[in-house]
Amino acid sequence: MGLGVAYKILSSHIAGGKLEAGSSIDLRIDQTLTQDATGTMAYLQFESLGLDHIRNELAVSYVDHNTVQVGFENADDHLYLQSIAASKGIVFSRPGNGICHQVHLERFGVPGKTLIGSDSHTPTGGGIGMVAIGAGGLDVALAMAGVPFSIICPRVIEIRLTGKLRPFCTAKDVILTVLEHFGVKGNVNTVFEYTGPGVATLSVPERATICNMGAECGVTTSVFPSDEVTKAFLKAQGREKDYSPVTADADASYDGLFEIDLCSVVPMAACPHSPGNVRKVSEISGLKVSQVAIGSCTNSSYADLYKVGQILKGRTVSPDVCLGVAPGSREVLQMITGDGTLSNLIASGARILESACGFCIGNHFSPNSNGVSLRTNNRNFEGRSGTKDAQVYLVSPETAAVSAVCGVLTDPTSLNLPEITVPEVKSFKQDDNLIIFPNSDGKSVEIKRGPNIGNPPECVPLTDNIFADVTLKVGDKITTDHIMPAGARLKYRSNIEKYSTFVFEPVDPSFSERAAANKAEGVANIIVAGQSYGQGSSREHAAICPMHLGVKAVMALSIERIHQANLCNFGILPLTFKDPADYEHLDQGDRLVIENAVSQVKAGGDIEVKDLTSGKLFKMKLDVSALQRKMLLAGGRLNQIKESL
Ligand code: MIC
Ligand code: SF4
Repeated sequence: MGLGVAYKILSSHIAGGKLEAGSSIDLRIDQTLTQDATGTMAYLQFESLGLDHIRNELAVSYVDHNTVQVGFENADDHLYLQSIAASKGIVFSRPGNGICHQVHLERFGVPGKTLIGSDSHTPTGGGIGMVAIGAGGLDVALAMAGVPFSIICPRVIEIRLTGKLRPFCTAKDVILTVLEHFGVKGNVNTVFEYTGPGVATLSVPERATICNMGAECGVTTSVFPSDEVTKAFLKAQGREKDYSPVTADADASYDGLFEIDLCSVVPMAACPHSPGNVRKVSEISGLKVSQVAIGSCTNSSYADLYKVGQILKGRTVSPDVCLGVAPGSREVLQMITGDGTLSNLIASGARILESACGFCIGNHFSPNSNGVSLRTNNRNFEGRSGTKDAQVYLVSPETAAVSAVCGVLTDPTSLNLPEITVPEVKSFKQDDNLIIFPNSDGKSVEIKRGPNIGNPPECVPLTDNIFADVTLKVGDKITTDHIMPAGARLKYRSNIEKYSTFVFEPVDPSFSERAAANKAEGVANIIVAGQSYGQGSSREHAAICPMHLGVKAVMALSIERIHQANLCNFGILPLTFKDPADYEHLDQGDRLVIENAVSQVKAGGDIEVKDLTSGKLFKMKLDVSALQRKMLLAGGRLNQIKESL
């Protein structure tokens, strides 16, 4: 039986285990990427392994998340990242160069290769035919050390595309259609592989948009084939040598099928407060809008901004709307500067923001109180924009641009606008001025550690009897933005002590004090949660900081993939309810005990927990791999790997 693109790439990188959906596999990782907000911790952990140089083919460190905050912390982080990159053989993309996923696609991604990145939108690389997976910083640090990356071998769902998108109906609307169908939960250990004649009609940036937001469904990754369209893109990037075709065998088989006729795709919007809350724009049009933000790793390519420029040309942004545009990279900025698009944007009243994550993560450009913000990014969790009561809708650049002019949410297909054809680009204006390639004398580089640079996390091995409080009980769909807020708190990512004081701040600001007080008294903390705990970002701080506060277990109805891996990496038991009714029986403040925890974890079966408050005994599932079991016993991946070195 033939193979699809995903399994072709996986099979050529398998370093352990069997390529069978559901079993644990180890993968050889060719490329890694980090961004600054997760990168400082990843490199502190890499340093603690004591290696002089990276051992994978290519490691790139991007600074794109925390670029313009107030205070010394960001600049300290940047200097640390720049110096550690020079010292260990890592390519460094300086602040202002652009968003990691956009730049990686343009300058470094190679079809057929594997990539892991300490950012959940790393699957953007699937647009160029890579198996690109988001992971915690520690997993990326280990991949840089040449350690294979362990995952559950995914099942593959074929998403078969036919037809061609109609004018003003876009790749963003395709992925919103996918989200409408698959939702944001229940898709773990799955790959979406795009096939069918419609694939050839989509450009690489369009494919990248689709792969990018597959992350919101919770899949391991998404992938497109590498074909003539990929070749033309790489050629225009001056990288034709990196091209190789990667296509599915004619008799490839998949574990499921979803068909999309691109001709039937219409403008869509993800409504507050979840990317899975999808409606047709036509059904909700007329909504008054106060802010529009165009950019992010989902929609900030040259083609995206060209189309926005054409819509805004000769028009003025509504006086009731504030429009911000952030080009995805300096290359995109150069392109739109050269072809007049930037003048169109400026003349319309758009505010030009830095080529960085910026508004997407609530670092700046927060909406007004109770404001309605249309954004082209991928997440609209409550409060993520920096304004707790803002209503954020996720839309395509075309929908965003017409709505900015009209002042209300507008379906661009309803306006009889002339079709926009993006000029074919034979050669992008490549600009690597802000990329620093390492030279060979890394050993002589001084590593710069300002006061914001803390230490790598320290975990303790599992102990036998865990007496713990249910320090917090939460409901479904708790995101890592709830657990470890970004925005104004983002600058403390390299300082665990300080960042830990903000754990669960958006949900329960007194959590960290309660947890720290328990820890001081020798009582552990347990989080009880509903479905899809830990969805969203890959930030391992959502495990590190709770671990620092003495959290020993998460007991949830279900836990998302990257977060589950991060919990194991930092020695927190990721437990799921065997009987969902037990979730209802537990209350915040209950005192629990897990007796003989070490032997229970070693035995590999269910974990028995006693609720000392209600006297009830119940069972939890510990669904982990053999390697993760070792990590949990050792008190995390770093302890475990050091034991085995
Ligand atoms: C996000 O989009 O939530 C982030 C910020 O890029 C995160 C990474 C982080 O928390 O640093 C992600 O997607 O993994
Ligand atoms: Fe940056 Fe937003 Fe993309 Fe995350 S989703 S990498 S914050 S642009």
